[in-house]
Amino acid sequence: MSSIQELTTKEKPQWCPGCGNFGLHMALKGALSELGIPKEKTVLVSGVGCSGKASHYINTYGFESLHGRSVTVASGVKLANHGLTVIAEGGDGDGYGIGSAHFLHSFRRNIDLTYIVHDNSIYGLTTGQASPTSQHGMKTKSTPHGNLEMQFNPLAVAIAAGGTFVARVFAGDMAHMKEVFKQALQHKGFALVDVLQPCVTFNKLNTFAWWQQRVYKLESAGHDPKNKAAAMEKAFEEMSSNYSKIPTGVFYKEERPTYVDESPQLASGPLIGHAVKSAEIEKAFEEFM
Ligand SMILES: Cc1ncc(C[n+]2csc(CCOP(=O)(O)OP(=O)(O)O)c2C)c(N)n1
Ligand SMILES: [Mg+2]
Repeated sequence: MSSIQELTTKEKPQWCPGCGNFGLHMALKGALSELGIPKEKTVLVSGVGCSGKASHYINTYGFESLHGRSVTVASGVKLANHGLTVIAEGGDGDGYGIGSAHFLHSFRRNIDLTYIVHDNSIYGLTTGQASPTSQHGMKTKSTPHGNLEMQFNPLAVAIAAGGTFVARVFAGDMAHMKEVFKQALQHKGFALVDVLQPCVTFNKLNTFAWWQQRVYKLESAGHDPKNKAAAMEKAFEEMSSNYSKIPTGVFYKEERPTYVDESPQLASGPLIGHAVKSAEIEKAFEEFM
């Protein structure tokens, strides 16, 4: 087991004071620590954006990948050694924009990963352009007359694409965030946690106070996360209520065999444990040449 202190690197975070990323990382480290997941058995893969720095600040193994590719690299890590706990992190632009194709197909594959999206509804690192989750009509640096595009609905897409764990939390509620992260880490399959968080520097609409007035917890509203139709309805509530009610918590959860479970090559243990003799490689070459 690793304590929060052991899970923290000596790097000084470069995030703006007040950024939701601070609370998110405290909650994640708390979840890893409480679940007793050792840091040397954990890999955190980040994308590009403000959250790209994530892998520098948590003292697990880490990989800062390309824009939109954290899930892709994390999938490779898990397939190479499925004995590890693998976490992918990225922003809303990273996962729902440039990485959207990977996002979609991850739900079908159901590789056992936890994917945390720092959803601040803006491109933060590049100083405030509209992202896929920016509201329609929202004024940003790239949409000075208001965003002409409809807001992307990651939860509805995740459920429709075959997601087995689909959740959303608010970065202003650390205790709830930690509990949902724990559930996501324990889920056997691809777990999405969309984290609603302000970008204190570039998103002037979705502030801490703005979220605080609108979010509520699904578990206090009697929602059954096994009910797919109800989950889908909840995924649309933010828009259907014209942003007056924004549900958080676990929307949908289902047990389904993971990619590793059904792969005959991986059934005998993680790939790194497969000793391949050079004679076997030569035989394979002969067969395929
Ligand atoms: C292939 C590629 N295209 C574009 C960029 C420029 N770029 C860097 S970060 C970023 C947007 C990040 O937004 P988001 O994923 O929402 O993360 P945030 O900074 O808001 O946390 C873009 C477009 C890049 N680094 N690589
Ligand atoms: Mg963003």
